[in-house]
Amino acid sequence: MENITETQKKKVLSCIQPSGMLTLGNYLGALKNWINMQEEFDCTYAVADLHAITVRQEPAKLRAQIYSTYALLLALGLDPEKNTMFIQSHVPEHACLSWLLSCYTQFGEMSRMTQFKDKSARHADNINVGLFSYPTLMAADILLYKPDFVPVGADQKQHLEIARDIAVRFNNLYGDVFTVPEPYIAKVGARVMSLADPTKKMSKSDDNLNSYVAILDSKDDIIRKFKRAVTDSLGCLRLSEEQPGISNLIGIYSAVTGKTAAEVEKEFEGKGYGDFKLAVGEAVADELAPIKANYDKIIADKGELERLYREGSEKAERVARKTYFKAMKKVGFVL
Ligand code: ATP
Ligand code: LTN
Repeated sequence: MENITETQKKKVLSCIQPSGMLTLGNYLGALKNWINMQEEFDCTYAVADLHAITVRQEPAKLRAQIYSTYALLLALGLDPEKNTMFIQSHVPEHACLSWLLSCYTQFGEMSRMTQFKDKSARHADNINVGLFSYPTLMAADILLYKPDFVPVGADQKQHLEIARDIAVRFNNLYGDVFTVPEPYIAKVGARVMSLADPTKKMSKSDDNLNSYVAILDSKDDIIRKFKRAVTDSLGCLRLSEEQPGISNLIGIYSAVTGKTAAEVEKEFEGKGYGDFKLAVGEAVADELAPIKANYDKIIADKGELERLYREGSEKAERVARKTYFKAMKKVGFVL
């Protein structure tokens, strides 16, 4: 519809951690939707740097990753004029509201979070309280901006449900403070699996560099990683639970080309896994190449990057402050 004013548009919020090189999983599971949503919705997107320190980060590397994650969002084609794009730690209301919400969140419900269980198993030497309370910070990220939709990969569904539960609980006590958001999970690409172990999700913080394709990988690296992708010895190209590796590759190829799984199965009927892996690698490399070219230009201009993220944070804080003070007032704080 024409002439929809900004205020009539439905709102969208999402964040991404600067915890490594963004992967094909981040792209297909979340970022592709962010791009698609920017025309129709009023979108707010943040680099969730506070979340990234739930796992130990090297300071210089973290700083570089925050810059590069923000630059990559621009390189994907997200427009800082149309969207609010900022860095989470620049808007202190996120951490402040997180504390408030943690007092309305039960230890028992947080203990059920599967990401906490996975990450504490992977980082057994550093099971910190922040890793445990991570979903209340994520709830604060979301609820501050009153979004209608939150585009995320399937792995974040549980965290979104807890954000909704907290919002409903708070509203029941104090009236209409928060909007209860809906998850927005893509039909294809919502769970891209590791190329080294297709029973695990592809993750940018995986120690095995061959397990993921980074958005900024070269064409050669992308093709090499797909060639090495773990599959099976059945020699049959079909989407099935018994073939997680091949099914993952079919899912990736579908998400990139827009073809259905049945069409992909037909296209490669009678061909070997080698041909298929090469086709997936080439399709992915072609999709990612323009992003990499944009990125190289954007990251070279630190001054402009800084101007954009500062402006974005100011815009974000104007919205966040209102919601935060409303919540504080309802609880009984003196303002
Ligand atoms: P980490 O590995 O450090 O935990 P991550 O990549 O899993 O990071 P985020 O950076 O916070 O996590 O994820 C950003 C978005 O990408 C989220 O919406 C998440 O659901 C999505 N995402 C992450 N991994 C995948 C994947 N393998 N498949 C689909 N979507 C994914
Ligand atoms: N925990 C999320 C990243 C994240 C997020 C958010 C996603 C932090 N805050 C708010 C959506 C909305 C993850 O994907 N690992």
